[in-house]
Amino acid sequence: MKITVIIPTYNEEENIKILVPLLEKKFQLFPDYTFKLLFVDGNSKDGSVEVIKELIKEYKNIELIVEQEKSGLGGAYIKGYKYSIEKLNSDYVVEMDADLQHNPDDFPKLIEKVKEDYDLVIGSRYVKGGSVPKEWALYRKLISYFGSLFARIVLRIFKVKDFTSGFRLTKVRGVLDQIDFSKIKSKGFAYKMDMLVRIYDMKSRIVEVPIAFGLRDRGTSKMEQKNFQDSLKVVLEFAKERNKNFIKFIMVGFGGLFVDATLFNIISLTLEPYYSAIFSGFVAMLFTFLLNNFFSFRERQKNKTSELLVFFLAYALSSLVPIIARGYIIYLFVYEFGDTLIIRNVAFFIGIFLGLIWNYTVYSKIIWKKNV
Ligand SMILES: Nc1nc2c(ncn2[C@@H]2O[C@H](COP(=O)(O)OP(=O)(O)OP(=O)(O)O)[C@@H](O)[C@H]2O)c(=O)[nH]1
Ligand SMILES: [Mg+2]
Repeated sequence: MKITVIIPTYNEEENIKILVPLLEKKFQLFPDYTFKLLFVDGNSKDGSVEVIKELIKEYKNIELIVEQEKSGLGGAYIKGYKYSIEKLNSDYVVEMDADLQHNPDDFPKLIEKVKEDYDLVIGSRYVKGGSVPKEWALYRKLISYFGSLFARIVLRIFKVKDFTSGFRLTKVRGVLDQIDFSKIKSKGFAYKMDMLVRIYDMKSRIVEVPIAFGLRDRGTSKMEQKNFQDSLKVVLEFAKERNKNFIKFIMVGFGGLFVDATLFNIISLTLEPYYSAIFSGFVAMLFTFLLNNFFSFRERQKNKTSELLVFFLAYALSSLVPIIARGYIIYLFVYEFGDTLIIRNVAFFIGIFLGLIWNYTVYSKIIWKKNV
């Protein structure tokens, strides 16, 4: 079993000197495995490259790639992955920072999982036993935690808690070698999220092990302001690709809402508000059925007239539920809080929100179900 530990470096001479002996010691805990240490240096301006070359003389299992020009964290890793797969014939790849924030004492926890045949093992700060430095400013803790949470919710990946951890082990065969590296959306920090989403989408076996993420004691941080925007961009691009139907459904919904709200307000000038809501709801329903069929769920579209009729009936029946519920909510609100424009509309929008959840579920799971 060949395991390659890829470590990107940029101006980390002090850290490299400390890290290498510590890691080499950990390698000895697993005599059945062959470990390689692969440094990908972004053409450091300090003595990192010289330090690594010295270490190569001392330890026989170290390899070094020096980039002509620093290409970002993702860029460095992509070079490292390719080299590990093509030149080193690795079975597993570990990703790890050089600055000792990833503690070598946590390294064996990742390797232990190899025998359980996981596809991806994540050193996680957000499972029981994991941690981020106490000394981190509150804003950094919040950004890190809520950043992960945001990505998980938007991408509906709930089983992974630490989305941006850079301490991981990945299987090569069937996982890493299935990834087209030219498609990775980021050359920077956000490559981590990109890789995670791709691996998750392969229906991989993923596990998290707790790690204590440390403070950087030596050298300078390469964390950049743009990492945040970069990460947000990657998450939103994936969200767009993964939720195409939902985004179109929402657009159609807004169209329907516009028709519905305008009609409601016009008609309720003369009719009782709960009758007006029922009427405007029906008109909006017809409008959205046609757009959903020919636009949102186009690839699952009904074309035969008989099918269209049957499904419109089902659509209408299911849509009746939120429309009637909404009429009732408005009735209750008006009865309870008085009949003002604000009360009517507050109740109206609460009804809309509940209806949204109901409708998308029924449409995507029943009416325009996949592979009928
Ligand atoms: N080759 C290469 N390595 C990089 C690049 N940017 C960062 N690194 C290395 O990647 C690792 C992680 O970078 P850090 O600056 O520690 O980022 P961080 O851990 O998110 O931020 P801090 O908590 O502030 O340290 C370190 O080993 C860096 O030396 C790059 O553009 N090219
Ligand atoms: Mg760091």
